[in-house]
Parts: sequence; structure tokens; C-alpha cells
Amino acid sequence: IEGYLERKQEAGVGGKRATVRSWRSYYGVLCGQLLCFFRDQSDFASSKAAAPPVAILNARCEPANDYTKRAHVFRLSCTDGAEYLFACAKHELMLEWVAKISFH
Ligand code: I3P
Repeated sequence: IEGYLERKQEAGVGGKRATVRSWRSYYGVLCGQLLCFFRDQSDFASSKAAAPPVAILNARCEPANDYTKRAHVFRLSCTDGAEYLFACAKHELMLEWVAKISFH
């Protein structure tokens, strides 16, 4: 799965509260056990990453029903303690990302 996502980092490695907490738009691509981030589709085509990839092996991924400031948001909690929120354009897309990340 790939597509545009808004991303907010809530926590870094070890669960430490993230210092940069604003939402940012990325073109996200799930590549095996890595979730990769590009500025747009053409940067993906030329392998020009916009942010380090996130390892999703054994990560917890579920709809963020408790986060009410934006719609269609899911939460990704990684084994290293890092945590991210991702906002999708549509509910069905959000469910698709959650399913693909959970059962990759
Ligand atoms: C953050 C930005 C985020 C906000 C976050 C702010 O400020 O406004 O949108 O998260 O709040 O710190 P900045 O852009 O100056 O980094 P929400 O959209 O979830 O409110 P937070 O620190 O409470 O997470």
C-alpha cells in the first residue's frame, strides 16, 4: 500500500515525548517490514526519502479512536517505543493501512 498521509510523531525511541510534534504530509510506502516516507510520488520513484523509515515488525497498529482532532487517524506503536499518528483522506483508506501494517 502507498499514498499520502499526514504524520505526527507522539513519542520517540524509549517512549520519550517527541519534541517536534506538528503534522507533516508524506507520501508513505509500505515496503515489507518498513514504512517509508517520501515527499511525493516522484521522489519515491527516484528513491529520495524525506524521513527515516519506521520498522513495523511486531508494531501495534490500530484506529486512534481517542484522537478526535482529526478524522481517519490511526496510531502506530513500534517495539522501540516510538509512536506515530497518521491521518488518512478516507475512513476506508485508514482501515486498509491498519490491516496492511498489522498483517504485513
Ligand atoms: C504542535 C502542533 C500540532 C499539535 C501539537 C503542537 O505545535 O500544533 O498540531 O498537535 O500539540 O505541539 P508546533 O507546530 O509548534 O510544533 P495536535 O494537532 O494533536 O494538537 P501537542 O504538543 O499537544 O501534541
